[in-house]
Amino acid sequence: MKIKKVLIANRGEIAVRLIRAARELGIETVAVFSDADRDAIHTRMADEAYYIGHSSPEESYLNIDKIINVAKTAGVQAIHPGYGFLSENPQFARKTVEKGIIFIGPPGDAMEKMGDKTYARRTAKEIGVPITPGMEEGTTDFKVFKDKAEEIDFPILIKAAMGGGGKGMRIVRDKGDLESAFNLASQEAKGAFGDATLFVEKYIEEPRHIEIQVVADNYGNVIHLGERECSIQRRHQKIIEESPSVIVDEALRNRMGEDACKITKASGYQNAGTVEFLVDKDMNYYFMEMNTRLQVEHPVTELVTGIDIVKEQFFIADGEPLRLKQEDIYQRGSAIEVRIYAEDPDRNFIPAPGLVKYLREPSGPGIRLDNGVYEGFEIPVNYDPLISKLIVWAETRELAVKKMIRALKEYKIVGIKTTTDYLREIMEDEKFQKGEINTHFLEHFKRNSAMEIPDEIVAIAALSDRLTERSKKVEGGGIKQSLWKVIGRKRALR
Ligand code: MV4
Repeated sequence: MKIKKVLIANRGEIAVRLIRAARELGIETVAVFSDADRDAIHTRMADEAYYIGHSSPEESYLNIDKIINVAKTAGVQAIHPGYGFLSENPQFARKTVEKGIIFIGPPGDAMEKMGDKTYARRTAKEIGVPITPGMEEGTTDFKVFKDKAEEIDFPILIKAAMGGGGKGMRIVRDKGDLESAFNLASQEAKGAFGDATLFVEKYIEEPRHIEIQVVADNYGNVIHLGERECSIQRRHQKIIEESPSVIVDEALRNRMGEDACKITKASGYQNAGTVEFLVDKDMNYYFMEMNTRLQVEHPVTELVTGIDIVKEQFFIADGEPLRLKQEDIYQRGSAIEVRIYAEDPDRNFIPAPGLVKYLREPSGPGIRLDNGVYEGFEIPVNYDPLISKLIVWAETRELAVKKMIRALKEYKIVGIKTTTDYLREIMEDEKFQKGEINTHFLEHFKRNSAMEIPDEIVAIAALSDRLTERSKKVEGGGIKQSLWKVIGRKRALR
């Protein structure tokens, strides 16, 4: 490896994930941290840690010059951006390379091209990958837009050329609403992306969101690692992901996989990436966009393929040709990931950061916890309140769901509101268990939370749990009941 030392330009669970991969490869790690993260887990875990400024992201994790300066001072050969923050910023990728440092991700040019969703659509169309009917060129002119929009069947979806991830989209069901929707979308796009360019697509009702993981080396070799089903999302934030998808068979996987590889090649992409598709009720699939980064949900692919995607990223960035061929890739068993957030599901998922007063983590066969906090850590208000990702693997989907329910019951986080119970209730849902899911699943999902356990009781249970660990045996040979168990039974009685 040319890479002996790497700077991790991120925080939380993904920074930890990257430090672990680097360490296994014998690469030294450099963390950067803000005021809020002086005692964060990534700051503590890395071999070296450098302060980069105040808690606001703009002054720290989004500050290109500060991060590159640290990279120079620390003498790293590479920077890994993780996801979010600067991971999809072409200027950051380019500046890193200009300073003679390897950027562990795609070239800035491929990133920039794919940032324009109309470029992505044109590329797909040219090489015969299916896209939804609609425009391949963006516009800011309503007259141009109207002519194109009226050529396709309503409902239609207005999207921002520089958007993605669902931001700034508008569904229009009625021709009469087109102009006002256009104006609103235009304002939103300008505000959010600094660019008011819009385009239109036929709106696909209740699609599934299925994406393909691709890996490309610097010599034109591209393979795919199968699909992830990511339909369970709220407000365009995925919360449960799985692989394989219940609706994808070998033939569909091969077709979508080949198309994903074609798009990757055509855009001059290198390193790990994700090609997003929508699949409609008739099993037609349409290319949507390409995510030019390592994704939050990458672990489900790792568990079913046995491939460490982050390590592959390091090898590719180091200049090695792909070590795997498409024929070597197969999926085994079933993996599910849930994202655990410091949010209050009973109050419309408002962020609920704060002090983690007690923490007990699930473990055992088939359990992986990509964690970003520790007991005693105060989750800052300044960033995404993701606590951890819990990922399970089992031989079948049915067993994976059972394992996830078991793991979520083991997981105790006291001091802050979290989404663990909410996620368990989804796992227990009949439709979810049958795999009857689409991107609107959570709009219809009703919680069965009949009983709420007050914080004080949870805190006492946590304390009791601690104490009983030391003195399990009670006089007379009996075993003392953990209050957790008592609470667990009450919950089961709901
Ligand atoms: C769509 C769509 C339906 N029809 N495009 C959202 C994320 C972005 N990558 C693409 N997205 C969508 N594009 C067409 N032509 C549905 C989505 C979509 C969605 C739309 C509204 C509400 C929630 C959604 C969740 C996932 C995907």
